[in-house]
Amino acid sequence: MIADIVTLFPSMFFGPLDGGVVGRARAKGHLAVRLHDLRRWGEGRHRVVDDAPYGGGGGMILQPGPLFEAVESIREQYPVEHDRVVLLSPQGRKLDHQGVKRLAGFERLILLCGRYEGVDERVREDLADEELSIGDLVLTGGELPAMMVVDAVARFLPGVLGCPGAAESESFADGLLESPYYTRPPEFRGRRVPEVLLSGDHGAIARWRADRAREVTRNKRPDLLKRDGSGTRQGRAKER
Ligand code: 4GX
Repeated sequence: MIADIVTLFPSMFFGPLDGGVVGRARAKGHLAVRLHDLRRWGEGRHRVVDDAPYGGGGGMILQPGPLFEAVESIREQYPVEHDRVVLLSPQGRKLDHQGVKRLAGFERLILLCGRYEGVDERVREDLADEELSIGDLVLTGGELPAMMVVDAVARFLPGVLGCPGAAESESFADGLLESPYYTRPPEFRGRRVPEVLLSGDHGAIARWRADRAREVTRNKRPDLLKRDGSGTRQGRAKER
C-alpha cells in the first residue's frame, strides 16, 4: 500500500508514523508513506493555495488548482491500477472497521488534508472519490484524521500483524467490544484475577469471554448491539 498524503503541514507526520506497527510495516516494505507539501502547487512567489469564499463569509478556502495538480502529479509520477482519493472532512461518511478494511484493498490511497474552512466544492465533487470523517467533532485540519486512516489501514495489510487474521480478531470485527484482559500478577492490591482465567479450562474461558464481551458492549456501547442484521450500516456489512 502506498499512502500519498497531500498537506500544508508535512512535518506533522514526522514521528507519529515512525514507530510501532506502522513504523515496522514501512520498514518491511508493506507500506510506503509519501508526503506532498500542497504549497509546491501554490501560486506565485508566496505559493498561495487559499482564497476567500465567493459570496463572502469568514475564513479561507483551499483553491481547487493546487489540489487537482497535486493529485495529477502524484498519479503521473507513480501510476497504479487501483487508487482512491479520500478527502478528510467532518462532512464525510464516518469511518469504521468495515470502511478501514475496504480502504486497505486499494493499491494506493491519496489522502487530502484540508485546513481552514475547507475546500472548494469542485474538489469534493470532481477530485475526491470519497469523503471520510473520523467522528463528529471539529479538528483544525485533516492531518490527524489522515494519520488515523494510515494507522488503521496498516493493520489490515498482509504481513503487518504477526498472525493472519489478527486484524479481524479484535474489537469491532464481530461488532462487540473486547472482554477484559488480565496479566500477571494473579493478585494485585487485593484484587484477584477471575479464577476461570487461571483454570486452564479453555471451553469455560471462551464462554466467560463471550459473556463478558456481550456485557461490556451492553454497558458501554449498547448502540453496537442494536443491530440484528438490518437497519444499520454495520448490521448490513455483517450480512455480506
Ligand atoms: N474528520 N476537520 C478538515 C477542513 C476541511 C473541511 C471540509 C475539507 C473539507 C475532520 C473530521 C475535521 C476539520 C478536518 C475541518 N477540509 N476531518 N478541516 N472530524 O474535523 O476528518
